[in-house]
Amino acid sequence: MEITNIQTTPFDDQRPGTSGLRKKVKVFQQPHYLENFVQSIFSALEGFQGKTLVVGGDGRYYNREALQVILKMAAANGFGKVLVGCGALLSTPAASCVIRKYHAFGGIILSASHNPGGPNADFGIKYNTGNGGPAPEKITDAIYNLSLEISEYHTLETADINLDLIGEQMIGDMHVEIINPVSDYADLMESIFDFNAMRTLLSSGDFTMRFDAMNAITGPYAYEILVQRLGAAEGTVLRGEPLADFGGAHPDPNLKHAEELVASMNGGNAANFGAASDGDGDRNMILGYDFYVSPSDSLAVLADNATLVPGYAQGLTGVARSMPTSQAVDRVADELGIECYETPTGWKFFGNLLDAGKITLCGEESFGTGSDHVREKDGLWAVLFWLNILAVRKQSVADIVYEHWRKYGRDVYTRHDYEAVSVEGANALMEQLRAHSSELIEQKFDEYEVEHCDDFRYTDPIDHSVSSHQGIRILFTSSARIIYRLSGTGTDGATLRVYIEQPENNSEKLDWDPQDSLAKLIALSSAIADIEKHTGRKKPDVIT
Ligand code: G16
Repeated sequence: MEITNIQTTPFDDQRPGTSGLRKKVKVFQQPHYLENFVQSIFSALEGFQGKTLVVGGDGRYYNREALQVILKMAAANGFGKVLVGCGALLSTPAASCVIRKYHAFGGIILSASHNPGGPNADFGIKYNTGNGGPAPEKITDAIYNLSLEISEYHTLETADINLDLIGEQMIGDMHVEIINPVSDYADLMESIFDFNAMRTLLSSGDFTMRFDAMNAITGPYAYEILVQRLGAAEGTVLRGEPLADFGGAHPDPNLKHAEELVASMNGGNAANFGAASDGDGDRNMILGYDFYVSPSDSLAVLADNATLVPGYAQGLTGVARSMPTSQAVDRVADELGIECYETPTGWKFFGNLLDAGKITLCGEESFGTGSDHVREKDGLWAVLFWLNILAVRKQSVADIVYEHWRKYGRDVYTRHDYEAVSVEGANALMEQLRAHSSELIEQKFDEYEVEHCDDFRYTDPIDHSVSSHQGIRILFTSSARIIYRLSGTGTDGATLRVYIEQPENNSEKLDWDPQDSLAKLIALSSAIADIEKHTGRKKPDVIT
């Protein structure tokens, strides 16, 4: 079959963000837009001729169309084989699992994660390398530079293939194997966790769980694992069918967007354990009866209890958290005598540490937790980890967290998001903070004395690459912190995130609402950055 070379001209907005290229569907639907980016990915890679690529997505609007385009371009560019999740589906952690299991050259994941889907909403595409993890900055920078110079892309003029038929098909000389998107991942989970103990808990009659798949990708995964393999009751998985527009909902597992689940965790019929995952299955939210576990605390609790899980019974080599994630896991690492690494926001920064065996668990405040089992954060994995701990400890979620706080103290934490603000205003706010950071050092604001203030800069301990401008940190002598950064995943204007944290060791105050405990620091964070002046907002849009 003949390769067609199509002439094109560059777009200037294809720089990948925190996690790949995310834009409105309409932007991707412009002639040549998707093709330019895909060609830039392939042109940035070397040595893939005849090798295997994995492709799948979270099922959102435009997923299938984009996948057909990618298959033809992969064939024209010389891949030997592509593994595709049936129905064009693969959750992000499942794609990572499949890349690793079949020793693929890499993978393309179609997702805008927790962003809404539909013809007027968001789409996204990212490249993962052969370790199963998001491409490092070296590669994403090369992709962007190529996208600025592109003049042609390669494709095949051929009919679409059937994405719903498990088995082998051909596109030109390239094999396409449509695989069950769930089974490899479910097998991996079974190899890590104590399915017997979890099955016993779920069938004990006095334990119920609810998992909200938010009309997104994890529905089929959760049904297979929780209901089919672990025997949870039918009805355990809520909103379990992946829909192209997520049913009009926002597939972000937090207290605002998983409202129904949150409401169902109180009162007479409440479940003992509740959880939710996002659009592409890599985020998680954990709830107990009338109790919310912050992602930072969740990471610390998982680290502290890891040896209860067969897959981590040997202990942890080290842990890592993104810089804005609370310091709760640092205290556990201290106690265990293992290293705790602090990385910039973005899962890609954990890849080298995981590959080098420096860390076993890692996590982020943005509802992401994961381990060395794949190279993405993993929503259902985190839920199963909690379920395994609950099955062994036979305590409630709240009791486990309170016990943790009594032992280590609580890192009281909140994140305030100002969404869709003006890009100029947000940049000016960050610039002003940057310019005044050295003056803040040693300043006193009531009981808060600034010990250090900087723009976070990370040197990767393995390849020594340097990532600058990763967020302004104001660190106080009491270990309290205020951090400001601009989101790298939004598609409307800019989103300012302010992360506020303070340690609390007074057992009388452990159950206080973080918004009350942190009230003074919250007010200080607005004043120091002149948030209202720069954004025109008096209050954040989302508080988690
Ligand atoms: C992505 C990355 C995460 C990161 C998050 C931060 O999450 O994969 O590692 O923590 O973005 O987002 P922002 O830059 O908006 O703060 P996801 O779930 O969107 O892929």
